[in-house]
Amino acid sequence: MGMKPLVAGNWKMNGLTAALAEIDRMAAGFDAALAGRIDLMVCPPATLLAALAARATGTGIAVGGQDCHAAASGAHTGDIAAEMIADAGGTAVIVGHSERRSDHGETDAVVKAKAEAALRAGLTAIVCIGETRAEREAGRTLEVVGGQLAGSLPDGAHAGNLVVAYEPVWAIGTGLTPTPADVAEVHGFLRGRLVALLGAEGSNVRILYGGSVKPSNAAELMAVPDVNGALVGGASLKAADFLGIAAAY
Ligand code: G2H
Repeated sequence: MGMKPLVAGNWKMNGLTAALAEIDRMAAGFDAALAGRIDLMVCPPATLLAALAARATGTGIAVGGQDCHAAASGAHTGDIAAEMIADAGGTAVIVGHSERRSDHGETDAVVKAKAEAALRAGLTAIVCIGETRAEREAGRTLEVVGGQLAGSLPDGAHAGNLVVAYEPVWAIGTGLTPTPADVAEVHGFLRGRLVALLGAEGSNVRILYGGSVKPSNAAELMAVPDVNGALVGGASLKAADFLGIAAAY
């Protein structure tokens, strides 16, 4: 497939101002050869977004948010709008991460509304889906991720403004990863569903794998068909690890 892989770092609730210097170390390793092969993105906490975006200018590294509200503005204490992420220099936003779905009760409908807000603001929506351990053990993985995909996809999505991230909940931050065969099964299924939902455009939407990606397992996971990059949590906090994953391409 001809699409350029995306390696996106999700810093989650980690990073004080001292962490801004990590982008310099990432930029130092993101040379022209690597930049020719992959897109690289960092999604810091909202407090660092503007400063990180400013510092990343000219490096080729994109910056994104970790969540946005469905509304463009208003009385929503503590939330941030997609427009604010764009205004701060972000070009994308993660929506529907399983930690948002579980910590904040976000449903597919909420995630879809947030993704649509992202598109309205000119951002790329990185829509996350994934099954729990109980759902996998019950043999319901494809049913669950298929339902989440159909329910969370924004209207108006196309390959230029949508990225899907498959993150099995049981693999997040645990060090556990599915086998390449399991990843292939889910990504192949999602590719088929994207084509069914979006037409031919669905064959060009990037599908990232996320969940305990690290330098030691990145090459194996990224070689799986229909894995078009990675969404990386813990291993994106340090440039050496993050670049080690990027180098899997
Ligand atoms: C999954 C992933 C990043 P980690 O949440 O979105 O985190 O790589 O730490 O499992």
